[in-house]
Amino acid sequence: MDEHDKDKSLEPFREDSEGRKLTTNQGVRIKENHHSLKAGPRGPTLMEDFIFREKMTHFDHERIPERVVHARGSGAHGYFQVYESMAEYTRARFLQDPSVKTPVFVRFSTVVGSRGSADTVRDVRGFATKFFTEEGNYDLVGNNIPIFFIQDAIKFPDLVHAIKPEPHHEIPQASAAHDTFWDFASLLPEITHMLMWVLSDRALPRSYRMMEGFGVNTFRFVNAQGKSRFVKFHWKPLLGVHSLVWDEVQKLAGKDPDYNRRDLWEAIEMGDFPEYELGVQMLEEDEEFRFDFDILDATKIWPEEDVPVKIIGKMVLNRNPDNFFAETEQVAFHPGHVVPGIDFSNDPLLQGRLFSYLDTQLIRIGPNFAELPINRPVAPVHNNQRDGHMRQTINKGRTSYEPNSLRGGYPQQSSEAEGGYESYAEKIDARKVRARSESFDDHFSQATLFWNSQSEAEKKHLVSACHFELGKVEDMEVRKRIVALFNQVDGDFARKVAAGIGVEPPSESGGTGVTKSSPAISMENTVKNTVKSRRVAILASDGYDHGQLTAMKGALKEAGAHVKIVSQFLGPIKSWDNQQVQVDKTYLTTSSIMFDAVYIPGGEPSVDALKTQGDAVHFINEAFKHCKAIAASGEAVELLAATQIRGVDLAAQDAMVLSDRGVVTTRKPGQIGELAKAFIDAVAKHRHWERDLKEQVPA
Ligand code: HDE
Repeated sequence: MDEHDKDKSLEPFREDSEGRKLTTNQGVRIKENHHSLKAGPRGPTLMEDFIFREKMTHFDHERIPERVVHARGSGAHGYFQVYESMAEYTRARFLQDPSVKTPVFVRFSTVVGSRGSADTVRDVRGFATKFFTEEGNYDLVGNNIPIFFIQDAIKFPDLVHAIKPEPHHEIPQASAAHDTFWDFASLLPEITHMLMWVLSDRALPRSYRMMEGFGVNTFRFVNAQGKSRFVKFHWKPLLGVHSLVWDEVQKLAGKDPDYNRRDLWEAIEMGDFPEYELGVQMLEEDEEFRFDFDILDATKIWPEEDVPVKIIGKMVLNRNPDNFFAETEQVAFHPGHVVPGIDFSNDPLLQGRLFSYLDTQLIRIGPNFAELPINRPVAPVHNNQRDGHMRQTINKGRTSYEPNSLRGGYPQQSSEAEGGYESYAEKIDARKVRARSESFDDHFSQATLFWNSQSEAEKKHLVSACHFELGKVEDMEVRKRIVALFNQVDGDFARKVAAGIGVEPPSESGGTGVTKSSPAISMENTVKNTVKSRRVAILASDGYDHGQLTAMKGALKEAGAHVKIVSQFLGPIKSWDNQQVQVDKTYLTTSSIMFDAVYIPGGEPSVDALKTQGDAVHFINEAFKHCKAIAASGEAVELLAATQIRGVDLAAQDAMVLSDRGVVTTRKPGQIGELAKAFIDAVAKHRHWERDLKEQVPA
């Protein structure tokens, strides 16, 4: 099915009012939409004004309850294609034929904040995908972190109550940095591994297009012969996994609270379609007990070095929603929406989720949620479920029960061969107990593995995240308990945390003795060879050097980056040789935090003006502090020397292009081509954490 057909057949209710007349909901044409019906132009509004009442009543009922978690989301349409048949492992039909494009709708989200909260908070991100397969809808409801806070779903309401704003004053919004969350965490050792991930930069994604997705729970693949394997799902972004820095996310939350949503929307509008490969880790039934952790424990990863991720297909997101509410808000995911060939494990977190999602859709939308255009399967739906709030289907016929003879027994069950869903016949012989398996008891080894796997910069960020989060915790006992918990992970880590939050360092240095690391965990080892879709600011003023500016702009665009000219005022600016360029943004309407890199061309009058503009100098200082690539050519090298850039030897960069910790300069205009090449390499690295003395730069 191509995109066009998909639009028509999947969403027959997409409405476009272009060229149409305004009507009431009953289809009556409206003559006057600006004035209510009154007893005289200055008189009271009349009860009989059915047009006013219909319009206002509908408005009064415009909201549905926001999701209890993951309230703030952003959606996109696209398609998924498998690279080669997975028939050996699963009978799921959408994983068999590489020529089939399965339509998808993806919703990315933050977890804790309410619908209007900022995108760039420290939080887990949701990554939920609905595959509209010919065998029915399959939902892969994942997160951007491969594990979870708790092992058993029964603790989920407590976790969410603890992390949400405190109930007496509803403070703080969209943040874990308060006493109740850390109080809860300090009493729950199983949370430790997840704390490491959430305190890392993974919780500050640069873009939804640059984060991984994980199914987290253990599922099963079942093939046509009935053979089952355990499986974990992964999404790997083709652009790599990249994050923002803490100072940046806090400022963005004020200057552009829609930062991640806007990034996704604009990327799709500009044709930079987000792409992710789907990977699976698979284990044979007889490998269930191969590891020193339990594969059913959602607080554990299956290290990729031990269980390789097999890449099986690709998803491309190529269309923005037409209507936020109808699609992104009304979409209803459920890990229990599976198709034949995909089944569940006994992971106690997953088992609880299988109850919760259906339940939540019933309160949020109602029993007919599956009939809404965005949730409606492309596979035909026939059953005897009837009525209920907002029923969309007009079910014909006398019978709504089965078995029946009056309608020939239809709708009828399907055999497995006909595609009927058959649950995997796992043998279970057990006592009913409220207990945790002993194999779930080790809460620290993988937390140590995470710590060991981080680069120096990542470790530093993790420790300062602890200083921020725990620095906001007023109760000293809670802070002490967290340090004690972290001491079980790694003594050095605990000491560093303690030093920033007024807690005595642990008297005995703890740890688990785990010395292994997992390179796949560190973002240091991600894709760093592309500037595709990156945003570069060019700072200039009247008298800039047009040749340098256009050469750099051309090279960046060629490499797939997007360039914006930033200056003091909108309108054209003139180069010293009387050419001109339009300014895209001013220092008021944008900021260095909205860009990945900055370039300043030469041209003496322009550079002299920038030197006197505090906003321009701040722009560069801030980009330096946030470890972004910076380039300057000609006289602009002098401008860098006038900023607070520290630890970079600008004087040495006289004759030729030199790159010093991501600061790339040349004084020779003839070398602009080489400069552009070096700059593009520096931007592709995402950030230059190795920069010295950046902490001394105010921003
Ligand atoms: Fe969810 N989760 N969750 N969750 N979750 C919801 O469903 C729940 C968990 C995830 O964009 C809710 O429709 C329980 C893990 C995403 O619409 C709710 C437990 C993972 C989304 C719910 C978990 C997720 C949700 C709230 C522990 C990663 C947003 C609104 C047992 C694999 C989907 C809703 C969207 C949403 C329950 C844990 C991912 C209440 C009980 C682990 C991406 O049903």
